[in-house]
Amino acid sequence: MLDHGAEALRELAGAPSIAVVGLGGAGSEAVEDLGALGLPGARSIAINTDATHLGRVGVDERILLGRRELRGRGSGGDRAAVLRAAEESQEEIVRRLQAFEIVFLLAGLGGGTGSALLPLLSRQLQTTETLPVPVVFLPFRLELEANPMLRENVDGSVAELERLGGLLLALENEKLRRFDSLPIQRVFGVRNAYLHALVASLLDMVDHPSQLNVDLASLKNHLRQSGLSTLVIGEEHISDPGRLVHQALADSLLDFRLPDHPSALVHLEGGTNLTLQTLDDVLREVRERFHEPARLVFGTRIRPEPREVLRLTAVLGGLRPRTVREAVRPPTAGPALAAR
Ligand SMILES: Nc1nc2c(ncn2[C@@H]2O[C@H](COP(=O)(O)OP(=O)(O)OP(=O)(O)O)[C@@H](O)[C@H]2O)c(=O)[nH]1
Ligand SMILES: [Mg+2]
Repeated sequence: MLDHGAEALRELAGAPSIAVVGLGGAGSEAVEDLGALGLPGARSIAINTDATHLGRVGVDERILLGRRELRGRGSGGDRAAVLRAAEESQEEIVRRLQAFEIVFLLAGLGGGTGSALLPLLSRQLQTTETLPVPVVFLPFRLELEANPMLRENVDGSVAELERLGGLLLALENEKLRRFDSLPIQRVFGVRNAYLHALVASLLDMVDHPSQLNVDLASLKNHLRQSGLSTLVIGEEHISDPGRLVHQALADSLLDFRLPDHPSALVHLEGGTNLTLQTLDDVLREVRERFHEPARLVFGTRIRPEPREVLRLTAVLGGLRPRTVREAVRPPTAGPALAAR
């Protein structure tokens, strides 16, 4: 039968299935926060070697890793022990995560559990139909200066994630220093709210039908051709569309360094009052800001009412590797470090 019927097509065209997965203590807490801020339809999962922490965190599913090897006591920063422990159950975990079309993997880098599992699971999911989106929190400089093991774990983890390519969101805690007078928990709250906006924008872009469509398949296709990529978001009043990209880059908590001609998948959302002139202004800024992108994919969505605010979601690719490691190096790095 060639007529598939509107009902069956709607079912097939439903929103992609999403999991938000916290690895280790900091990652699991961030997943709890994202859930509280609201990600409708997303399954929240925590994976940890620390049974006490796992029991406390508010998520849909909990997975204790390395029960035999680590006895539910955490890894104490030992990445190698976590990798050994993961051998028991990694196949089962990957099989569970493969049930989703997009899997966000969150970890605070520096400890053993998150730093070890994030590259491991990202690499394994990259060989499947599931799109892994690793999200890392880079420690404050004061933490790195106090603890050399932390730096080793961060460096090892980031280097591997950069080698893997694909979409990587690296949020720099150090960029939160402008909130120095706030209580620490609130500062993490600011960061998690920003991450929530990033995740929601990405899902929004691939979820809803658009006038010029960007869907999950086009996102994956773009990522395959773009090497290491990241995501920026911005909002600007409709009277100043030419500042949208500038504003998205200026407000980012993410760490990345752009090459001269990044590839860009740019999605713009506006209302019924969005004009071709406005689209043209945004695209002109994209071309100028990125000195003619290597590849430019453009999508747009018109909401059913007039909007005063334009929203931009952009996936930027071809990022230079090692940027994250440079960013978390102390400014007084000695010659051995500086020469690397
Ligand atoms: N947001 C948040 N960050 C934390 C917390 N605990 C530690 N961090 C920071 O997050 C980074 C990683 O720490 P954890 O998440 O505890 O490490 P882990 O992945 O659980 O690894 P192990 O405990 O060593 O097995 C470090 O930079 C910590 O300073 C926490 O409870 N919440
Ligand atoms: Mg821990």
